[in-house]
Amino acid sequence: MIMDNFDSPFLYHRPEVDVEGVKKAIVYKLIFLIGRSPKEASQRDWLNATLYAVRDLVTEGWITTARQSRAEETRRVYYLSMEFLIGRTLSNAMIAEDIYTTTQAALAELNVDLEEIIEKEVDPGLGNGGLGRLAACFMDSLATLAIPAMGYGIRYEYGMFRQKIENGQQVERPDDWLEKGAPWEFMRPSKRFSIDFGGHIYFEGKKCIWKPAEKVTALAYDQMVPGYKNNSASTLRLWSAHGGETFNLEEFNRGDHLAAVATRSANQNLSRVLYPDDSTWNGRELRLRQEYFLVSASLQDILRRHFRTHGTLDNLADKVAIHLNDTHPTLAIPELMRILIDLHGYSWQNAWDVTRRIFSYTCHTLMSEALETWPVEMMAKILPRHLQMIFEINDHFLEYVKTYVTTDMEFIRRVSLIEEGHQRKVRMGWLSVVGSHKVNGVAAIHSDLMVTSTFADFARIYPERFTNVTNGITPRRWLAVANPKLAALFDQYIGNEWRCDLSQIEKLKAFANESEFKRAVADIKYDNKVKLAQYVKKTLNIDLDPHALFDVQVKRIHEYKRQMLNVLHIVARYNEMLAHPEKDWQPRVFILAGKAASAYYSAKQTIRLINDVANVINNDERLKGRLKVVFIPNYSVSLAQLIIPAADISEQISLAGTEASGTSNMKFALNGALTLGTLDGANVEILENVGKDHIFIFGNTVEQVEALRREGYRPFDYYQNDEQLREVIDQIIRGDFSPEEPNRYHSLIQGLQYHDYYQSFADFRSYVEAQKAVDKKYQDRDAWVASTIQNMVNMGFFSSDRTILEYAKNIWKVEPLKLEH
Ligand code: 26V
Repeated sequence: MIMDNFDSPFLYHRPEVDVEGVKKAIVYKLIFLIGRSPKEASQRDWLNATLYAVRDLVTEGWITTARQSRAEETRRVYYLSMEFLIGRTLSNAMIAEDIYTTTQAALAELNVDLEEIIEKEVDPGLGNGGLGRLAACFMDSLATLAIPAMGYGIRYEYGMFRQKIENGQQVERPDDWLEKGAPWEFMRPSKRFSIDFGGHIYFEGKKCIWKPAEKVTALAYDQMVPGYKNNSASTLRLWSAHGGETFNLEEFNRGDHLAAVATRSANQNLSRVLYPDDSTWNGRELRLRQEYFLVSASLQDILRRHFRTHGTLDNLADKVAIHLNDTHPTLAIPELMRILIDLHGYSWQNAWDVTRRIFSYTCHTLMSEALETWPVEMMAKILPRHLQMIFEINDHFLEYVKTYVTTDMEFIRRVSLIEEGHQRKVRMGWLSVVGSHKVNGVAAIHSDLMVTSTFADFARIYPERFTNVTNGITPRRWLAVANPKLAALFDQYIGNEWRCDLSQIEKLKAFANESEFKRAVADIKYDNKVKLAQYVKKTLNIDLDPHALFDVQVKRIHEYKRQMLNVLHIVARYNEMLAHPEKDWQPRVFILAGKAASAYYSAKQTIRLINDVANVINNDERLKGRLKVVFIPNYSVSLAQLIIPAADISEQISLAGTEASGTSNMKFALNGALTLGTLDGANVEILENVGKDHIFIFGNTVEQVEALRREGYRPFDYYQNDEQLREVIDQIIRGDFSPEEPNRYHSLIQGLQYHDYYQSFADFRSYVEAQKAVDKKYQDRDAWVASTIQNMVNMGFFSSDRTILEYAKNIWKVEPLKLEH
């Protein structure tokens, strides 16, 4: 095909990738794409021009890879996720294309500072937290490993809200990330699909017919995800709801034009905004519509592509693997069944065999309140055919259980896809397990707990279906981009292969005791702390001493993550410092960041308390600057890239058995922070890899947590028996940190005293002791740096490349392309 013919010099000129060539390319984009002369260009114009120029380089490899995988008719994987937290693209792309320094030099000749314009790029917040960032790390690994893959998501017009702090409190502002243009994306006007909603179904004989009442158009926008120095890229296709062709057909046909147009604006709302609730599930109709919107558009696209290549759907399960990132895209299971049966005439059994071979599912939680269930009534209204299909799947499934597993009615009631009760509900987790051939958890302990708790009954029915794939992080973004100095140091000692094979990082072990290497590691950490301190000074006007120990907890604010435990210790330390001012206190800076769901009252109160405590402590001169507390607003991928490399201590203090994996724990350790954590999620595997001398583990184990719950946990007893804890609690409840409103934290604190569902009081003593051990170790700076290095060099296992290779081999059965170019 002529369009793909890069070999012809008449059709395509790859720009020369030297300083002169890059300079020309950028100026060309500035003038002809942005319409500005270099003289008038703003920083943003330069940024966009640079983005366009770099995008050109990525595009070439992207198109050739796509062409190769089409030509080879390879099996592909499709990763369906409601969230992708991709982060800024420019530095990552320049590093992937190996043109960072060239671009820097080219811009310098144009009097533009690359570092400065990098900071201007918007950071699209199309996700809530861990689940969305994991999906982005996976896209990076899929591209780098050249695995034939594509990600599908939603192009929310407004991503995760922007968090402002006013008077210590979180205020949500809309995240209008598209306002300044999105130069990295390609709009695909020809890739549009119609998505049906509502209406009714009827049967003609055995054939089910769905007459939908509304149609919405899904329009594709593609983002390239560059592979690391392999001249290849994967595609992330995000769907946008297009208002232009949406209207209520029934109303329109009745001639009710106004009503039809009113529906049209409601439909445009479909991809308007990301649901900002992380971990608590909320059965909102718009969310259900969003989920189906993603699923329907993606499946139409997948089937169209398959049919175009193969001319039949009969080999679909041989060529297509679809992965469900949590239950959010699980409607894809009944949707594929519907397409195969209603539109292509497959028998039920045939369709079911194909479907189950195609889907796999990852569960990302242990919290029962995060499990999705949709009211039957709501689903009947919005997706009548899918509901009918789910009932049918349930009938077949329960029949199987009765025949091969048990006739115990209690068991059958528990595993039914439909939860009975005054409001019947569809259990999406159950549907995902029944409709997939593999189900995995995201860390060893999580996968174990999954089969003994959440999915215990299903593990009995399908024991071979459950497995573990421990999460990972991409070393490109989380080391090469986020910590360029450390990356350069590693390159200098062991070459740069660690960038696409993190297990190579072990080679640094040979230098772990060399004083020169140790000094370099310590100096880089210090530089990173200076950089963060400058940011804090600039944005919050708080002075931080980079020689102090930086103790960091950055993640969504949630009771199970126990930011409150952190606060309790900070106040306890404050009290001790005031009681013994003469002691040689290790200077500390406590840094916290994270968003609270807008309706999550106690999470918002926790933010407020952190800020109130920070205010008192930071202004108490008796401390002589040896204790500081900072809440950094609007945590995001780009802030994570600034904060994580500057950390000495990584706080991973969730109650054992609640955090499925955690992934920032891996990022911190890779960047040389020591973990202070519970035996929860991937902390357990981090401990195994780094060894007990290089990590601070505290708190109850899962077994102890469960025993406490069983025997009746009484937080008030801990309050009464621990003098230090009692003092802290009394201070907060008395209003010592909120004198203008002494009652401010009554309900927050009473929640702990009388319920403390996440057992902060039970772990308080052990946490405080662990914090003392941290101080002690930091005094011996040489031992500290040695441990820092042991953390970095033992992170090989936690690369998302390893994670993706496990998925590819054990679950998706896809193979990397052997790149021709
Ligand atoms: C649930 C819902 C419910 C509906 C509204 C929107 C929404 C968004 C997210 C969620 C569940 C989020 C689950 C999640 O993020 N899990 C995290 O996944 C990480 C990657 O596997 C893991 O490291 C974290 O431990 C886990 O909390």
